Amino acid sequence: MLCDRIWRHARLATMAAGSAGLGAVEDGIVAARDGRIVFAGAADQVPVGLAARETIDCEGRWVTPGLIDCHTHLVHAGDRVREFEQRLAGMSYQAIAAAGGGIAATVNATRAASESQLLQVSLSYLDALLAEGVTTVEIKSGYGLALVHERKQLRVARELGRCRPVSVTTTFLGAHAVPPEFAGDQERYIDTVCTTMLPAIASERLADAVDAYCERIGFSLAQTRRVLEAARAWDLPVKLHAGQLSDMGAAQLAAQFSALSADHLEYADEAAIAAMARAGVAAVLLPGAYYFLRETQRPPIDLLRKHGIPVAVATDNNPGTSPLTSILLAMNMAATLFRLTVEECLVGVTRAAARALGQGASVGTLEAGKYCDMAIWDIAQPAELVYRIGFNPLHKRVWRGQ
Ligand code: DI6
Ligand code: FE
Repeated sequence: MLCDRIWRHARLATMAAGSAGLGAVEDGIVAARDGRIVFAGAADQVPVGLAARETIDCEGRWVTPGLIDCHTHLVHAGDRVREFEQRLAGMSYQAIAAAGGGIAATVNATRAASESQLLQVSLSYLDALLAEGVTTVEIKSGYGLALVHERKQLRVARELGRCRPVSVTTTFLGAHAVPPEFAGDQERYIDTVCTTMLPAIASERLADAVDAYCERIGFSLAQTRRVLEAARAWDLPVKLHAGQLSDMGAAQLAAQFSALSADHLEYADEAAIAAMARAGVAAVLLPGAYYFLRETQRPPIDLLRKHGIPVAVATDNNPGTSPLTSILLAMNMAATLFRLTVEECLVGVTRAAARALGQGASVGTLEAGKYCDMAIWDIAQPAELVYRIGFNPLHKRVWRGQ
C-alpha cells in the first residue's frame, strides 16, 4: 500500500483507550494517507508492502496525538487588566461589575471590534496554542450577546480554522450573560436567545454545539433548560458551564440532555456525577479559572474516577477568569492543583478532550482511521509535558498528515 508519509523511529504515546497507560510503543511507526492514519504501531508489525512518498525519521522522539483544547473563549477583544489590578487592590467582583467591569467590559470591546480586528487579536492567542502542539480547538461565542455580534464571533472562529492548520469547533454561548439592553430582564433575553439568535446561528451552521453559563451570576436552571431545549430543537449537541462557583443542578441538567460535557464541576455532587456517567457526559476541568480566581473548592476528582467519567483538561481561555493560552500549563495546574495523575492529564488533552467535543471517532489518539494529527516532542518521557512549568519542548506539529 502506498501512503503519503511515514514517520519512523518514533516512541508513540498512542493514548488508545484499550491500551495500558499511554498506549506506549517504543519503536513505532505512523503512516498517513489523505490526512488520515493508515497505520500506527510497532515497526515490526508494519503491514507488508507499506511504502510512502516521503519518510521522516523522528530520531527516537516521543510522539503524542495532537493536543486538543476543548474549552476556550478565544475570540474576544480587549482585556481585563484593569479589573485584575482592582482585584489585587481588594475590590470585589460585584463592585467591579457595578463599575462597568466584568463580562460587560469584554462585550463592549468585542462589539466595537470589526471582524478583521477580532480575527487579528484572536490569531495571536490561537498561535500560542498551536506552538504547543494543539491541533483541535473549541471556540465559544458569548461576548457579542446580540445576533449580529454573536454571528461575528462565530464567523471569526470559523475563519481561524481556515487561516491556520488547525481544526476549529464552534459553540454558541449566547446565554453567557445579560447584555446592557436587556438589563434586569433575563427572561426576555433568554427568549431572544432561544427564538431569534439560536435559530439564526443554527440555520447558518455557525455553531457545532450550544453552551450556557448556569450560575447565580449567569442564568438559572430553568433558563438554562430553555436554551438546551432550543438547541435540541435545532439538532445541536449541548455542553454546559456547570458548578463553577455553586451547585445550581447544572451537571444533573447536562446529564438529562446527554450533553457532550459538563465543564468546571467544582461544586458537582455524587448524584450529578453518577447521572453524568449514565448519560455518557464527559467532564472538562478548567484549572486556569480556579487558579486565577484563587478558588478553594477543587472538583471531586475521586468521584469522577469512581464513576468512570472521561475527564478532559482545557485552558478556558477568556480575559476575565482564565487569560491562559498554554495547554501545557493547564496540564501542570490540573496535576498540581487538582491532583490529577500525569496519565489523566495527558488523556485529558487528547482522548477525553476529543470525547468532550463529540469527536472521539476522528481525533484524540494515534489509531488507524483517525486524522493524522500529532505532536512530536523533544522530551525523554511524556511526564515532562505535565511536570515542567512554562517550558515548551515541541519539536514539530502535524495536522491532517502535514
Ligand atoms: N465562566 C467564566 O469563568 C467566564 N465565563 C464563564 O462562562 C467569565 C467570563 C469573563 O469574566 O469574561
Ligand atoms: Fe468558560
